[in-house]
Amino acid sequence: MYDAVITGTGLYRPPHAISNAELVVAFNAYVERHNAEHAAAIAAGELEPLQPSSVEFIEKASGIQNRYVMEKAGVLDPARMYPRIPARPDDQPSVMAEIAADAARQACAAAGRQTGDIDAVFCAAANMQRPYPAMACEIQALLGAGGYGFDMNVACSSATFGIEQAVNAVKTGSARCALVVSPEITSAHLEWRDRECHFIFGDTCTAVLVERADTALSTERWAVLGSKLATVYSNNIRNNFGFMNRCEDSNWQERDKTFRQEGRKVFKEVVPLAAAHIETHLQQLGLKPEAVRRYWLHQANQGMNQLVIKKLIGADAGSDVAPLILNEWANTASAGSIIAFHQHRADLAAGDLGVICSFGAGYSIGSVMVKKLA
Ligand code: CO8
Repeated sequence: MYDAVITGTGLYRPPHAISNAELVVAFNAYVERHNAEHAAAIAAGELEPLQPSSVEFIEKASGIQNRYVMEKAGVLDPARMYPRIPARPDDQPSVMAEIAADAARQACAAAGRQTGDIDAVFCAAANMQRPYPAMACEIQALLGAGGYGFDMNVACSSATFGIEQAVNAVKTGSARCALVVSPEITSAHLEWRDRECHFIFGDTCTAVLVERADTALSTERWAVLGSKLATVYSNNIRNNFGFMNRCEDSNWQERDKTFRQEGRKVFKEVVPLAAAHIETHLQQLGLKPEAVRRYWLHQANQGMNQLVIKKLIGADAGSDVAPLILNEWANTASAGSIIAFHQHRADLAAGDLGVICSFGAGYSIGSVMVKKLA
């Protein structure tokens, strides 16, 4: 068995930003248009009129102020309300692979590695662009990496579950330099026409490099003291899009073919699960929550993080101990806790402890306990 260390991370920032104000203008124009088109049915009581959204609600309910997307004009077009991302020929890099390669190159540069040194690629994300060939194989080829790769989907917990796979691969010797990439093009599977969720998600890609400690080149190293994964089946966050849709004679435009959730139930059920999960994980490692210098929590909702961190150590979300990035990035599915880790770790000192923790659909929860070595 070998020691595994995290040596570098990368973050892809999409080209377009959408503020809440822009989003609400487009959404409310869509609502007006929809209600005008269905005025007769609404007047006859056959259809409920759609209700407008508001910036105040979004900021109060979620803490989100902005999101980045791959394409913005289609999302903000009241006649369309989803991005325009043209199909590419098979001999060109696919969009997910391209942004994953970008984040991976940054992680390698941070770790002093060449991308050709990578010998395992885990593409860990809430949605894959296609069923096969695996996105991981294409990313491996784009990077000139060796070894092997596979795709894995545990929704919002894909990245933390991926880190455990990478750590195990390095520890057991099946890889020396393993890459976890989380390309999240959430804009393509968010229902931008539903006011309950149109503000929630943003696009990005993160990368984490896990290497054998004895051959790592980086001066910055994070020991992985342990990881703890849990899943509990729930229908409260669901998307029925998939390869069976054609056989079901169903329409890809139906509401159940994009993200939907019972947000209140998710909030109530996941907060206690996440707090207890982290507490148990720390206990198993002989640690108290107060011993942790920083919590890089999943970034879905400011209120959820507030309750989790209050329960653990009585602190506030958004403070030094539990930074928030969702105000700028929104919920980036599995990438959120990794963005927080990427952007908020430079100030920690050797010996400091941290927890990366994700929670989301499945339900799924993953925590990774790290210690800064150098
Ligand atoms: N503008 C104005 N009013 C609104 C709006 C809006 N946009 N939306 C809802 N309202 C109204 C509601 O209709 C309701 O009105 P009424 O009281 O008359 O019924 C009122 O405002 C209150 O609504 P809610 O009870 O829904 O408001 P909440 O305070 O609960 O906030 C949230 C809603 C923000 C959705 C909140 O419940 C939440 O964040 N919950 C947790 C969600 C979560 O963490 N989900 C995880 C999903 S991510 C994941 O697992 C990955 C999935 C894969 C990625 C998918 C990518 C697309």
